Amino acid sequence: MAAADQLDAKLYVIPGSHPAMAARRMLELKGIPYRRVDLMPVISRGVLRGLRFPSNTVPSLSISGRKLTGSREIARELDALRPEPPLYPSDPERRVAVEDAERWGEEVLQPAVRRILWNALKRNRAPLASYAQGARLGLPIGLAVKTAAPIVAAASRMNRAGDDTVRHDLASLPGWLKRIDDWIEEGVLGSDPPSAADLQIGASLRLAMTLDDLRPAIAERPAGELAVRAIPEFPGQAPPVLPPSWLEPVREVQAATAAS
Ligand SMILES: N[C@@H](CCC(=O)N[C@@H](CS)C(=O)NCC(=O)O)C(=O)O
Repeated sequence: MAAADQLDAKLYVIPGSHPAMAARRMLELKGIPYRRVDLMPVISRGVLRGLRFPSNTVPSLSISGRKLTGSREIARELDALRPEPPLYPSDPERRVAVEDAERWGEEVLQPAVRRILWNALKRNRAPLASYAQGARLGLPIGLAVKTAAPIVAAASRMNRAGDDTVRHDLASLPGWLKRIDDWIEEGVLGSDPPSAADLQIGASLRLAMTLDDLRPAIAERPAGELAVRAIPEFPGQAPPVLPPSWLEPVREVQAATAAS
């Protein structure tokens, strides 16, 4: 096992990327120093391809001469390189439950939150700058935002963030939040320090909570509290922009939480 300070880690991220934020927290929790490379969305794909990562998405991590892409791959490799604190439980049954939750977080919740965000940014690009807080993109943030229209359009298209899909995602959100609350109650989620599943799901919830349209429905419930514990800081804030009729299912669950 290599000492953490000999690992020579470089993490490639996009500002506002939730799986990239999960990977950042993994490295922090493991105490592994790393250099962060901030990339612009869409342009990131060519950069990562040129650097010969296994795929062209963030997070991508080079560590100890290895190149990895994907938040779940990175979690496993970091646990192998630096076992403490563990990202997965040692008990085999609990590990399966955590891995199932992590996979659901990556395959279902993560892309849905990404679609919702791009749909919102397509309606109003001004909040983009808030997501890039602290990022070094190689050009002034104001200029990056001013010239971002084609990038936002391309990212919305590539992520299939069309209106019908996003409306459907918003209708599914209440059930997903309930599922996460249930997992917390069952002890699958919510470990201290956070597991890979807490980070995977917490990062998506944290990104959803940057949207004023969604934060009130998430923040006050166990899922929202878990997200803030797992990912204490997540830059970005977008004022209300989604059509109110799309948000009706979310408002209903918000009212029910407030009344309970
Ligand atoms: N499911 C992958 C996420 C991959 C992904 O789609 N990442 C986005 C950022 S959140 C990306 O790289 N997008 C490229 C782009 O926007 O051009 C993981 O968990 O690592």
